Amino acid sequence: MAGKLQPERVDGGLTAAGLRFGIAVSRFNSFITERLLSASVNALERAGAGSKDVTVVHVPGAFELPLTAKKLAMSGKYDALIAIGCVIRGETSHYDYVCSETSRGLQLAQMDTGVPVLFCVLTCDTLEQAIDRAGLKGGNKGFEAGLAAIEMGHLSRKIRATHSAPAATGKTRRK
Ligand code: INI
Repeated sequence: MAGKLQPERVDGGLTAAGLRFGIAVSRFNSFITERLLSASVNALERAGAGSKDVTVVHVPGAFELPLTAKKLAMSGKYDALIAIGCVIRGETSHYDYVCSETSRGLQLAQMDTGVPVLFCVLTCDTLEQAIDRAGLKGGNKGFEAGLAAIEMGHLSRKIRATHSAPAATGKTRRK
């Protein structure tokens, strides 16, 4: 028989009104990244975000996304960020370095700052795989990232509001 315990649930909403978003997008493979960007903006707009609540910053390539995301996060202006890029395997190991450092750097940016950074960087073997994920058979990963950004922005606000440690009183505990 199931128990009677009813755990507290903390869920992020899916309305974007009142939240602020930053989007860092790579110019490299812009044929793909601009489609991902449009879908992200579309998701935010349809969920109620206003123009002044969304900032888009373009960077040269995926490798430049982590530093840009970290700077945006440190500005304190955003509830969530979306990093958009597309890395396509070439003939050398360059792909592996760009992929690993971009994902590692974006994870570090969110862990260091506490601001959610959504990973919308396609890492594909072929251009066809990228196209599939930017509006064809695989849907559009930009739209998914937009929705995930809204959810994480809400969740972060909620956790901050309900689970933050009480403000320090200035008193030190006696040993
Ligand atoms: N940047 C990408 O965003 N996608 C790629 O596929 C890519 N490839 O294949 O080289 C790429 N390289 C550029 C890199 O991100 C930096 O912009 C560049 O090395 C300057 O730091």
